[in-house]
Amino acid sequence: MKAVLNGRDGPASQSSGYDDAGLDRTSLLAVHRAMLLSRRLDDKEIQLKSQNYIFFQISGAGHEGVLVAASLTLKPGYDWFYPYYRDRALCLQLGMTPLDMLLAGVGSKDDPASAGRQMPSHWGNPSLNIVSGSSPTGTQVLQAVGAAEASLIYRRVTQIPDRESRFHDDELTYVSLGDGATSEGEFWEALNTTCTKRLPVLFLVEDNGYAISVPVEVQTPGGDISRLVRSFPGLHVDSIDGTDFFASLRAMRDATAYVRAGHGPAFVHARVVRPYSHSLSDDEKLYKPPAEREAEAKRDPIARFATFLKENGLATDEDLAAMLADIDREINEAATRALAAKRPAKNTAELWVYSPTVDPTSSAFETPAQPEGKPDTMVAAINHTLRDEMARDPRIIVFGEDVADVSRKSSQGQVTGKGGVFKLTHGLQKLYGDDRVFNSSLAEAAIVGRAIGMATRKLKPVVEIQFFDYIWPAMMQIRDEMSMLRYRSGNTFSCPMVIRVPIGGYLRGGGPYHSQSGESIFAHCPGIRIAYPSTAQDAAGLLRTAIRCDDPVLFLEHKHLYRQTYNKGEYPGKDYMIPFGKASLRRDGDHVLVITWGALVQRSLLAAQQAEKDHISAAVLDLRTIVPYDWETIAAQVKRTNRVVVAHEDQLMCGFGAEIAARIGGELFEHLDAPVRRVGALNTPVAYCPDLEEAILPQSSDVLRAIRETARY
Ligand SMILES: Cc1ncc(C[n+]2csc(CCOP(=O)(O)OP(=O)(O)O)c2C)c(N)n1
Ligand SMILES: [Mg+2]
Repeated sequence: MKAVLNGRDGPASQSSGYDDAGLDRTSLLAVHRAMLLSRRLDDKEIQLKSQNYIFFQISGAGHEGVLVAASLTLKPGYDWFYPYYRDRALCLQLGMTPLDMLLAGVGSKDDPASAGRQMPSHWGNPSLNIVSGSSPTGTQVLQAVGAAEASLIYRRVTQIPDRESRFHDDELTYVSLGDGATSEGEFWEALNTTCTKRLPVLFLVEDNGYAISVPVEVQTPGGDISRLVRSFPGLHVDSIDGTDFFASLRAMRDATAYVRAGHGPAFVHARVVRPYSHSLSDDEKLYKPPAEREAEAKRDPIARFATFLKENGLATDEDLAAMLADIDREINEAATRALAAKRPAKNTAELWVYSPTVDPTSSAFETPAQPEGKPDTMVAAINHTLRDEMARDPRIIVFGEDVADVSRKSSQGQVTGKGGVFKLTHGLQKLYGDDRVFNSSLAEAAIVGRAIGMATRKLKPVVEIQFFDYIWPAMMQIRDEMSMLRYRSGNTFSCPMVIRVPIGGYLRGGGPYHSQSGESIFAHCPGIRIAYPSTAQDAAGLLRTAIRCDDPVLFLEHKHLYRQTYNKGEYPGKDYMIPFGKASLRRDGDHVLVITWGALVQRSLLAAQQAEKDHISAAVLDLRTIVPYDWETIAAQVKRTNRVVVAHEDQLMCGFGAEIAARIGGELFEHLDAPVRRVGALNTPVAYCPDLEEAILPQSSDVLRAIRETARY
């Protein structure tokens, strides 16, 4: 009788498909061994967790059938892998060892996936192309899209010198996720781009019927994800019982053949079981009735495969018992070694937040200006820098919303082109072609996630988020992925890239959604550098450093400063760089120091001029980069003036000025003759009516008042 689990698969005959599989007895026994090894390793980890030798465990139990089948169609070190945390069986098959996995469990410094930084079951191995995993459900899917795009870019951009060693003609990018994770918007963004661009991505949804305690029909309309995605053009879709090894093998073979042939992406929906609850912190008895659990147990892929082997005379109970003993011996040996492995030294906690080899604050990034042409705007300086850098490095890829000149081939040559809503990227597509400069879908997480995938494969994406106000869908990719990839992978993966973002207000009519600031929010994400130029020349020098350095950089471009006359400058030449963390003293003065950046630099300079009438001599220091910021110069100037104002456009509360003021108070207290004053916006959104905007954003007069009060204190 067929067991029915809410309309899901019952234990069909395992031998269906056996005849076509083309696997001999040795291979079939190897399949069984692979599944069993994965399961027994889960069991070992569960034991070690209960003994407090490891600190986290999440199992791949019940998913082994489809994963071992997948492994027989995929190529480690050739294809690219973004596996879900349930993918233990796949990763073992690709070449990770039980010892690798247990070293992650004990948090050893020798854990090859992360050196003790990331939880176990978040797989990673650079030589196998298994990209370090994070924990958010869904982020990996967009990065897989970027990795697959990298494959096409390496194929097409022939100027990239070593491109042939970086891709294979029929490679694919594998990405897996759970039924729950398909509810994340990032999954749908990924499907959009993958199908629009017909990318070589293989999606595997491991549907175990639950996301922790939430059943699939509550998660997915109709409870069947493959039904929903069938309308995506060009997507090969298959739906299988993932506990049936032979059904899984057929599906994975069909899917990989489709992708490798260049037809586009494939999607396999595999219904599996989850016998060990969600994780050790979960007890599924609280929400799964006994009958359901019993029916699931009958679909256990390992039990089913053992029955198949025995029924077909391929193995006896004794053979399987010997195999189990051999596996346990292997696992116990690995466990003994893992338990003896060293943990990372406490004084290494700060390693790998940033690149250990390329230091953008160093003199290597200090090159002299060789000015050319007439003074021009910040827009011109940034555009010129992008043009020059793209000529120098063919790995630079520019994309975002509206950044291309003209997307449609049929329209090219007939019109002058858009090149960004602020025209920063104008002409780049015309110069460097559609493979290097293109429009993205209107999806900010996708822009950043795809860029991370490309950067992981050593392209250099320089992407644009159209307005700072709309960066938030990308926040997960920025905060949990871009900033942490290097750290969490123990420096085995990184994603040096640049996100250019028009920021700020003073637009007289920009309103709450075209005027936002908020650099302090990103300064709170270790692993990201933040540049914030106030002049055309600084924009050129800092953007070049951002592009050439080895860390992810948030490059903030103030919209109001784009086309002012007061910050125009001559283009400083195609090699001009300014090191990060070097402030610029824009005005000297003895009585008060104003520390500032962005749009407040000019307002502070005007205020300082006004203060002169009161015989107050105010210095103005433009930080230019927020992370890192130039503490050395701040300290030297504070020691000289003994009075400080910190002025920024962002809201006062939790603005970055709070960090600077606190540090000055904490470390330079004895040099202060007055409290540190801060100038910033009201704690409100930026209102549309220009009168309100003026009241909300800090003005020159506010800085002047702060200078006077500080000088007179
Ligand atoms: C973005 C995000 N939200 C919530 C969580 C917490 N969480 C971890 S696993 C999980 C359920 C995932 O379910 P599914 O995708 O079906 O995978 P399964 O664990 O069932 O294999 C949740 C909610 C998370 N890790 N990331
Ligand atoms: Mg699930």
